[in-house]
Amino acid sequence: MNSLDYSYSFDPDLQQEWHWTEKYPTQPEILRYADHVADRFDLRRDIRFRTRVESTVWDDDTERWVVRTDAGDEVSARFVVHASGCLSIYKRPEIPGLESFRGPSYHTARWPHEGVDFTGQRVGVIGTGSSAIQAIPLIAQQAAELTVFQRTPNFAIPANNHEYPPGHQEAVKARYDEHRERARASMLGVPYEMPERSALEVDEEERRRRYENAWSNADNVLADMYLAFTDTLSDQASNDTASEFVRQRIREIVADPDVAETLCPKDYPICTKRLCVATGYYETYNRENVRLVDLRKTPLVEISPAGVRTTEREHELDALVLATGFDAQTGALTAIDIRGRGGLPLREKWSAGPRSYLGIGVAGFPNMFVVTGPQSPSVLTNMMTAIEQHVEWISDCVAWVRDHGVRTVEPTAEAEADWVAHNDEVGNATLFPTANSWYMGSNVEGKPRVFMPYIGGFGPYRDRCAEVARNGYEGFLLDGAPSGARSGDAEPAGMS
Ligand code: NA7
Repeated sequence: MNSLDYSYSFDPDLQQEWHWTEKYPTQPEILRYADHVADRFDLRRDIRFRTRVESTVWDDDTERWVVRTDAGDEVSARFVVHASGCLSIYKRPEIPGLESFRGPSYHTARWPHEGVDFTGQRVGVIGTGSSAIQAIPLIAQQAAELTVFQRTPNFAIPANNHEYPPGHQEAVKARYDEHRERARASMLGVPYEMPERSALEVDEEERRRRYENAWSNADNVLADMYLAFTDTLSDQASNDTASEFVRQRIREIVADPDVAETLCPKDYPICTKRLCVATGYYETYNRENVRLVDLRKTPLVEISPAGVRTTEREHELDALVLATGFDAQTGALTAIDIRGRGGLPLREKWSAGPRSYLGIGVAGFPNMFVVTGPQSPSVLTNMMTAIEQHVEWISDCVAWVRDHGVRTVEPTAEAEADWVAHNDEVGNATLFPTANSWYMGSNVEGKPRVFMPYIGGFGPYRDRCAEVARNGYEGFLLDGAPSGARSGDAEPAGMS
């Protein structure tokens, strides 16, 4: 998703004044943007940095949350909004001997701020997801030798990153409001023309044209490939045509046919694991100093002091990179000891998978909201659009609750059950559950295998949220509300 779309839209001046240099800016530019936003809106005074929340416990008597931190603070709050992210708890692999490795090891999600210099070293990378696919070409340029340990190959399409051509940014900004509104009404949170035909209704040439567009031109990778045809995500035969297109590109790029086949994903449909975006990823395997180890043929046995041992041999290494992903979507919530009414732990309530109403609220957890929680569109959309929609909805709800003399607001068990069933129904109508992915929770040992994000589309989801609010927060229990609070002036402010 390009920077003009993947950025804040809540302030017209901010979006007009900020200048992005390129489609996918690098980390320093994104950090400058975050700093700029923090300064511009004077946010730092309201943030406690370097503080980990350890528990949030609902007190049935006082009807307040008690929030405890690792700094020993205890904060009493009427409302708690969990905005701890979908991909923020990193996952160390469950491999024996990890601590015994005598060189340095780095997780891609905890990269040292000062950077790492691999010059002259023998480096091993475990994992071939998005993070690895972005890191591998860069590490290969520095390292003396790079060994990639792959368990599951991933589909990656070229990032085609570039500086914005003169006039492009100005043209978007001239109609930014309309552009953003189209994004909010869209399925993926980016302005995009929806496909009208199945991949199986068009001829080979038309299919190729669509997939070529995603491959060589991808303006919005998600949309260009996920929405190439009406049924790319829902019909195996349709999806096969897209998967095969990418496999053919891999075979064209990678010189060694055995390596190319090892890199070709064959046992899950394209896009059902997060489609990766790459710069020179497959080309990297043509380098003399890069070697691919197929862990399906020679499984990983242990990390030894000297390197990585597979069933075939020991690979000696000076440094190890763990690109092994995250405990996604629920991980940051279950990492906190969250307890609702009657002391019920959220971890216990979610032991068979997350249950929420709209991905925003949880029955039995009053005055608690989640930003981009499981069962909301979140990771299947433009996260910035999704976050803004939730933050505005939650702010409106809190203001409405206060204005209407409501003490507590929480989903009814029935509304929650209906939403969980709806989430499962739309998810199961797609190919997503056929793959093992972090969308399914299947990358973390012992985590329930459930499709977590909502795939009914961002625009329809936003409409549903607005309707719920318009109907006086339909599906929520409003405790202490005077009779009639739901009718009459139920229209909350800012229902945009
Ligand atoms: P991902 O996409 O979850 O990738 C993690 C990779 O690590 C994946 O290839 C895994 O293989 C591999 N992995 C995990 N554990 C092991 C063990 N024990 N042994 C070998 N290989 C292992 O995480 P990323 O950080 O790349 O990306 C996460 C999201 O961030 C991304 O989708 C974007 O939305 C942004 P597996 O597939 O499980 O066989």
